[in-house]
Amino acid sequence: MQESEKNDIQRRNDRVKALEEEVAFLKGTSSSRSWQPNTLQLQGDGKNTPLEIPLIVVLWEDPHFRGIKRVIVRDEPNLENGFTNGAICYSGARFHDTASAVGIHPGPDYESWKARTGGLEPTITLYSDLYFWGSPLKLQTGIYADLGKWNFDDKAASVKFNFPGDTSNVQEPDGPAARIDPIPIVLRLHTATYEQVGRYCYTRDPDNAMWLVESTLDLENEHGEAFNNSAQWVEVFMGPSWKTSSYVELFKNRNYEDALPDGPLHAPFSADLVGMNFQRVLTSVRIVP
Ligand SMILES: [Ca+2]
Repeated sequence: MQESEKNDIQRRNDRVKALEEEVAFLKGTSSSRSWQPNTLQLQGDGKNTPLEIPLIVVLWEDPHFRGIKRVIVRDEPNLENGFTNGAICYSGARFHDTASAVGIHPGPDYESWKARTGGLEPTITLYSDLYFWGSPLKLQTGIYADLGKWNFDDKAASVKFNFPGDTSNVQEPDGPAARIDPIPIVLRLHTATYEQVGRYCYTRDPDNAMWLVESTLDLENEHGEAFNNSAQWVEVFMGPSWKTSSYVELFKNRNYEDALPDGPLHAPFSADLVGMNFQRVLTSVRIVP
């Protein structure tokens, strides 16, 4: 057997173990798991208080920031597709083994987070397997144009925000990343329905979910066909720059055409697009500060 084949089998076995562990933890049949969520000590739930966002991780499909992307602002244990286990619907970001370049952008809370954590630099780690298993690649604020440099091209399967000051073995970026600010509203698009997420969903129709921190004229062009004409539930969170006047508009077509008949949405809000008769049509999103 080839060495690469052995590695593939090992990876597959690790993935099965990671999923089994997670499912047991979520169902309460096991009280421990090998990772801890939200280790960057991020504050805010977006509903009662604004989400704290010191870093925005942007994963790109192709080297040099080309192709489609995924935006990540909280631990993402599953860049693979969503899945169903025991009739429970688990989310996935549908970007598995795809990332070739990464931008780690300072967000509106970058300075205040550093001040709160003793001036330490925030870092993130990409893992080659789900649920933060497999080989790690630790990165900090900045742009990384080609993950092939670290033998990590098309390998990232999960993304974790690290403890303050966890900078050992952090890789040097190719340059600084642009600041993303303001972020008045943060969205999380789900392909499963409000009724299904965290409860029941069909194996053939799992939940894929992605974050959005900026307006988009065309979901397909920026984030790929998986999230175009597919959202059925949208969580609308208060972002770091949220004001009571902030709102978001959802549109059926690209370039902000054919708006949701129910009108603009304010944060916090749980938009059940099925109930609004707007399921599987979303293509552009305008966030207004
Ligand atoms: Ca790629």
